[in-house]
Amino acid sequence: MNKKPETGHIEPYTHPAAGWGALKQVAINLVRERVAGGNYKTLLKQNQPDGFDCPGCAWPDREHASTFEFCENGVKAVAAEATSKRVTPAFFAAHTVTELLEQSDYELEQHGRLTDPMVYDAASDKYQAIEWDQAFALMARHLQALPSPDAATFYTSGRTGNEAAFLFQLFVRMYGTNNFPDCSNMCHEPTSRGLPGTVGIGKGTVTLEDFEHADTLLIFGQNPATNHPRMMGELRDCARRGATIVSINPLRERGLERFTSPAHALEMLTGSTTHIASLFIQPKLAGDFALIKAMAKRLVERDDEALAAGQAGLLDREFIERHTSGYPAFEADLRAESWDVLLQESGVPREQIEQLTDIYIKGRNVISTWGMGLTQHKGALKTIQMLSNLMMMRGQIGRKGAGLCPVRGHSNVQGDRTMGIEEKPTKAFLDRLQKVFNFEPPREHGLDTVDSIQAMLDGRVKVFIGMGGNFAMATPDTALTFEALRQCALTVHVATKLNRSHLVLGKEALILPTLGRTEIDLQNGVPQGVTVEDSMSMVHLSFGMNKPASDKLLSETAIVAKLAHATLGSGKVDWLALGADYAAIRELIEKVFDDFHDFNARVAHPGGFHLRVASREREWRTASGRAQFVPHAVDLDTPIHRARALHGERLMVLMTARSHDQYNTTIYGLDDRYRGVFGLRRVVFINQDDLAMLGLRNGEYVDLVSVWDDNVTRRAERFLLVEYDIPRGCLGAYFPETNGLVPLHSTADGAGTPTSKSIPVLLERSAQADT
Ligand SMILES: Nc1nc2c(c(=O)[nH]1)N[C@H]1C(S)=C(S)[C@@H](COP(=O)(O)OP(=O)(O)OC[C@H]3O[C@@H](n4cnc5c(=O)[nH]c(N)nc54)[C@H](O)[C@@H]3O)O[C@H]1N2
Ligand SMILES: Nc1nc2c(c(=O)[nH]1)N[C@H]1C(S)=C(S)[C@@H](COP(=O)(O)OP(=O)(O)OC[C@H]3O[C@@H](n4cnc5c(=O)[nH]c(N)nc54)[C@H](O)[C@@H]3O)O[C@H]1N2
Ligand SMILES: [Mo]
Repeated sequence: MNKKPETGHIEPYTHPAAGWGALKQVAINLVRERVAGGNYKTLLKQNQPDGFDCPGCAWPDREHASTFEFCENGVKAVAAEATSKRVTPAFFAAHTVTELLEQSDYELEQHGRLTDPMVYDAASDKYQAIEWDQAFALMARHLQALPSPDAATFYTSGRTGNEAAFLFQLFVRMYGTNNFPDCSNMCHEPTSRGLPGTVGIGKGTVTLEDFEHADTLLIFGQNPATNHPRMMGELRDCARRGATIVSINPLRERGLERFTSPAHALEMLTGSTTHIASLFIQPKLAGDFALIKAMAKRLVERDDEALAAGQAGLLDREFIERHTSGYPAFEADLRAESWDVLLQESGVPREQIEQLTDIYIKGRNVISTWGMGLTQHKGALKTIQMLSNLMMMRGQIGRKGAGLCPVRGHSNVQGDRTMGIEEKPTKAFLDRLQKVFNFEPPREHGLDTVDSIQAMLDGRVKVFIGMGGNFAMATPDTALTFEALRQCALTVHVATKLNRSHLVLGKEALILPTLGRTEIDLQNGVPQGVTVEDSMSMVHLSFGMNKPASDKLLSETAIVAKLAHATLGSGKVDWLALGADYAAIRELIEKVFDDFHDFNARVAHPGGFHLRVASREREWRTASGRAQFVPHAVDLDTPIHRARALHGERLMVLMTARSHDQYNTTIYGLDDRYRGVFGLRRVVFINQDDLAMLGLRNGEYVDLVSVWDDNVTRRAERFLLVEYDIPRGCLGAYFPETNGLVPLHSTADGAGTPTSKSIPVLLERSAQADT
């Protein structure tokens, strides 16, 4: 990877989020991507009842959205797909893989859309065109030759629609394995694994309508102005109605301060802005668990005080009695917890904890939202369960205007999991598959993302097939992951655009170009829609409307169907017929999942339908049939505690997050406007007192070196120090440049999610001379 010196600057951002700044960026992106005239109109069809689901994020659509219900970053995602630039066989003929590896992720992305299926030729070190049928035959040959189906692993990134995902899991299980690593393993896995233990289902309990009735919003570890810009519309409306909004985040994200809505012409013209968050609480990294537990403890104290004063109690005792179990033990644990430990571990002063708890108590209808700031830590699962506990104490789950709102990332990551992209499938699901399709599905749990990497390193997995995404760059421990992929006999990537994963090859390698969601998907002359499920469990149809980037592209669904046909034959399932008629796949989905009854009819309604979430209706699908309070202790023996014991205050904790100009590993541009960073990506945010303590200066270059106990040196070189409003002992940088610092086995307990937001590191002044 090249590390050309970056030339940029730091300049604090003083404007509201969105507004004209965002519209200007929209225009810049359309020009940069050379989006052809006809494709502009795509933007007006984004998240419209008869249009396509925005591939940007999983935030739901408003039912009667205005035509301007698109956002700057949604436009970037659409423009990136609608670009007129192409990566053709001629492009590959002109570049060896070794040469391409020298280019930055940003440069790779800029080459445009893939047009042809390609196979790697080791002799020339180049990709060459291959016929689709030959590509499928090559894959089938590898899969059939493996000693066991468990020697192959099948990755899914969350853009894949329900039909392709359903067919993919069916094919892979009929082939014989549950090896389903997916992007969710690196994302909301602690949510999906944690919530079933408290409320019985790993999904959020609110819908957009609840935001209209909420008077208090707690936003934990999320940067919506960048990552879920359409959420800003809801936050704006809530704020204008007088709701109290609190951001709980080590960074005081500017995008949550003030907002000008691009959807409201008057607001744009008059430059009027809405103040969004009224309070910013800045815990230290991974301090949320202690903070939330402290709020729960404070709530018990306040309840005691109220009762002692002869007032009504502050707990929802009726809810606790009727709906929950485990409260007495949970309360006893809170009472026994030490304030000193909670203050120390959260990094939040006691007065602020009291203020925040008062806001929570005052809220009649409270919604708690969260993003990667809560999930990418060792203790993520228990943090999410603690938040669930806190919300249950006041009955803030399962009623209008209140509830749990995990905010998912990829536009169909939730749907893919619903469809069975799951390495730990339930028995009930497998029994159903067995019955409907008359085969014996594999019962043993499969490999997740981190386990897949380890299995490739150990030689247990020999074939990697990726349905989208950028496995090599999204995963932790980049050097090890590269080594793992390079040990495979075959690596395959189904993709829209070139990325580094395509260049980190097994002995044989394929790139299979596919349609993006914005493109017309014709099967036998009939346009096909795909269904997706958003973060609030709304399922709807999405139809592409752009001409495909090349006439060689196959849809993801067609690719799965043809691969299954080539590998398994069509004795049991008529794969090719399914690949050519997505409504027929939906009929099978309906047979496997009761909640999808009358799927084709219901999804034909504009806006689709809401997939029932039992906890939203206070039906608790837990072992006890009740919502469960789960006590958890503060962990004082984490790798970070141990590293700090060794290195003292010089030990820093690093989070890796997204800049405003990227979509995960796809780098659209080099600015992070709201954080005031322009033209730079290799920066590290640091508190001024830590600079002084370390004897470093703002604007100096440092290397980041992880502290881990496996004798592997993990170093990221030459990052510009940027003095920033961030708690002491904490650092912030962008991913994926920093993924090499995340040790492979540093994962969330009970969820396996890489701890991308709590990496223990030391800073060393860079050896290279400043440029
Ligand atoms: N434009 C754009 N949109 C996207 C994406 C994108 O890359 N670009 N990615 C999509 C995907 S897959 C996802 S998962 C979502 C991600 O959306 P977010 O969850 O917003 O993702 P991040 O930028 O990783 O980090 C979020 C916030 O967590 C804070 N944070 C870090 N550590 C902690 C902590 O210990 N505690 C607390 N309370 N906060 C912390 C950071 O300061 C940051 O503000 O966005 C989706 N949408
Ligand atoms: N250090 C660190 N690492 C992280 C994170 C972090 O915060 N910090 N976040 C994690 C999170 S939340 C996630 S979700 C993962 C994301 O991990 P991935 O989902 O694997 O990564 P993306 O960057 O979203 O994948 C981008 C690629 O997907 C392909 N693509 C785009 N659209 C389509 C499509 O419609 N079909 C197909 N087949 N391919 C398509 C393009 O080729 C593009 O290059 O990264 C994780 N990694
Ligand atoms: Mo994500």
